[in-house]
Amino acid sequence: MGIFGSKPDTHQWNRNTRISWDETGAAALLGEIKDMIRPFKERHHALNILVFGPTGCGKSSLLNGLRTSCQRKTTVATYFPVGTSQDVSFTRDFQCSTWEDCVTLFDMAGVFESPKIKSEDILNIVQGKVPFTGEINDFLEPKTLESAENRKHISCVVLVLKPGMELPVNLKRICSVVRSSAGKGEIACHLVITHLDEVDDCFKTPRNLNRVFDEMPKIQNSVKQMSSEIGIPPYSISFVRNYSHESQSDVMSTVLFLHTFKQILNAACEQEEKRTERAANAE
Ligand SMILES: Nc1nc2c(ncn2[C@@H]2O[C@H](COP(=O)(O)OP(=O)(O)OP(=O)(O)O)[C@@H](O)[C@H]2O)c(=O)[nH]1
Ligand SMILES: [Mg+2]
Repeated sequence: MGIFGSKPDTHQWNRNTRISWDETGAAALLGEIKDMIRPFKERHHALNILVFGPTGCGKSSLLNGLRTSCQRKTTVATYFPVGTSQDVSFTRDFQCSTWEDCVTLFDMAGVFESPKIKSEDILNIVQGKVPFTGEINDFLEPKTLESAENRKHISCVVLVLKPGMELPVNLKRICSVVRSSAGKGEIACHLVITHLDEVDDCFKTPRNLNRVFDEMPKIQNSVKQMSSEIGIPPYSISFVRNYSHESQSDVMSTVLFLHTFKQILNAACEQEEKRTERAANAE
């Protein structure tokens, strides 16, 4: 109960986001993103981002959407192979794409739900001690890189989930490894919820995407539920509608993908600034 009496439990997720849902807005977002990574690019400081999530949640589709938007392509990227089903694990390799010689996004296949992959393997992956090459299978035995110089700094883990899903037990394990690394200040974490079009019918068409930050109860509830399920604050959550049937991009989707990318990179850049400051203080 506040001084103004009891308030209804309205969720304020991203309510104050102001973006232009047109070409000007897309160009402005891309400009902000480039400004944000410029100091890292100039110092040849790589920003490595791992994208985790259950099979079929839309990781590869998300990465294609980000790629399409960053490159301002009119044809939707098919760089990351997308499955036709949400049940069968499709991506079997570590696949990655580097942008602006600085930001690398790694598509971590859904097979990480397998109970055969041990928690310490996941920790090794998140800490960049595993070479991201070759096929991923249930018997993945990450070989720890011997020398520290060969390790990749992972700046941010992006968890990708479908709205309302209960986490499978093995995914909970990944989340708790990631969360505890984030809690120790070792890594940033951002959650992307896909399938916006299945949360509210109005998002079946990208034309309505500009309403995503409005007071939409279904969206607010979804964010709230995922936030408490995963233990991630709402400001570290983005919602997207991936291209799933479209072969041509549209400006509304571009704006939402770029806004999501900006939030992911903001988390990654702040993580790297923290790491750099710590290293300087330790000297
Ligand atoms: N309606 C809708 N379908 C989506 C969305 N995102 C992905 N899909 C569909 O879901 C299916 C699986 O998508 P992928 O991107 O291959 O999923 P993934 O997470 O990479 O799956 P794995 O590689 O198997 O781990 C495909 O048929 C996509 O078209 C979305 O936002 N909305
Ligand atoms: Mg995939």
